[in-house]
Amino acid sequence: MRLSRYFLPVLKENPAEAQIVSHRYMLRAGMIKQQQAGIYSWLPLGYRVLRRIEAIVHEEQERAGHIPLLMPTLQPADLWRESGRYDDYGQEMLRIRDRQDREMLYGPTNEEMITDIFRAHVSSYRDLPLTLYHIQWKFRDEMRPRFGVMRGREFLMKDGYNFDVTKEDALHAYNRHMVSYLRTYERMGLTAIPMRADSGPIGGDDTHEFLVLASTGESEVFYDDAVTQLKLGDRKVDYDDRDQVAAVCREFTTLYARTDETHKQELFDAIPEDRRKVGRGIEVGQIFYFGTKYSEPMGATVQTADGRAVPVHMGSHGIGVSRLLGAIIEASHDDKGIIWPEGVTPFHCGIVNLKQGDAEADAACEAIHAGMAALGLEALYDDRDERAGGKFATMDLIGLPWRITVGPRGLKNGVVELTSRRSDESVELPPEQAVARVAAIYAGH
Ligand code: 5CA
Repeated sequence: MRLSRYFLPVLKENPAEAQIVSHRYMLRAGMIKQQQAGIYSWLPLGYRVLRRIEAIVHEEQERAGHIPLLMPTLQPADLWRESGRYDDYGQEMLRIRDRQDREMLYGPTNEEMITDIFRAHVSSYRDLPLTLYHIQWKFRDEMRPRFGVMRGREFLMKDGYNFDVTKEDALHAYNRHMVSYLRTYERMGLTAIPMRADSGPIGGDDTHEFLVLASTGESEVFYDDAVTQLKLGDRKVDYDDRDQVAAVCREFTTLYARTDETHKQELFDAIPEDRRKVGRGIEVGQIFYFGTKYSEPMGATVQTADGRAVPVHMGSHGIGVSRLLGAIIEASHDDKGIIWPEGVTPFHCGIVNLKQGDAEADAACEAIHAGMAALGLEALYDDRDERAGGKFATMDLIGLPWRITVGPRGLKNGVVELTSRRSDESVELPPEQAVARVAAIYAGH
């Protein structure tokens, strides 16, 4: 992509309304534009990252055996009367009437609708286990939308729902979600710690939140520092192997890690003092097991092998897809701008031409750009007629993890410069080797 033909409306000044670094950088890097409180347009650069995050979420859900579908954003109020939540949900729910005066709402979550789909089409235990999910916009009329996409009113969520015959089966689905989430966040360069949580309006007994540690997080967290060292890495997990999946969950939930809602001081005090940490965290996901809370009132039953009709055991499992952009930036930035992890970067590499219009420099940049494309890599080529300082500042702000700098002086010696955004270290290489090096870095992502 040539920057001269792209749409990247970067801001020079710090926007006054942004209180935290991720919001500030998302506005300055031309990723989002606020349209109303808590409602954003996703400008091209932000939309690229959003789609990469969605793609990772889809891949990891499908790997766990969960099936994507898509439900509408608008829902009928009557469905929510069946579960009893229409009146309970309160002012966070955006209620609308259509021209026939029918009551509708913009979905804040989809337990009722998915249960309606299930009861219409599934009636036998033979069709279970089943987990369906979608990635869809939600609306919650938050009292205090703030911090940009972090606490929006309209936001993108992945929400998945499992249907099982027994509680034991449903707890395996819960564990599957936990493991798939750990892998999802790791691929985005995040450490997200599962913490025992409170179920709130979703209901249920078993629930964990996934928290990314960050000083700007909205939740207070208490944890054993050893928990931050746990990594799933590239170990193979067989999602049908209950014991293996449960063992991974035990590994990640045994050390003390809780939010202020469930914190127990006496358990915390038992941790060796040098590992006892109090901090803040951003909630990037939550999983719930709630049994028959929705299936019973809504009549979602299956016939068992011995002919009984039983309400199915369910859970719901959410990932804050749009919030993740903010969380990743909070976890990965410096005073010059964003530092995207390779897994989610909007472009794989930037190309900076130090002397636009110089025939040799232009040709080398074109060749690098084309060489990247041939290897399936997307580069953002800054081909504007601007000072080098301005080009570097833009690249640093938008945070591409790798940059290739091309100038007449280097080309005389047959080299360009490959620079890591994270470490700021550079190496000089012939152009084709620089391209090969970038391709090798991304081979694992
Ligand atoms: N139905 C369940 C799970 S499918 C549910 O709604 N869970 S939730 O309320 O915990 O939301 C799931 C995730 O969405 C949260 O962990 C959080 O990361 C994200 N989220 C919730 N509210 C907002 C908001 N106002 N802005 C951005 N993201 C949000």
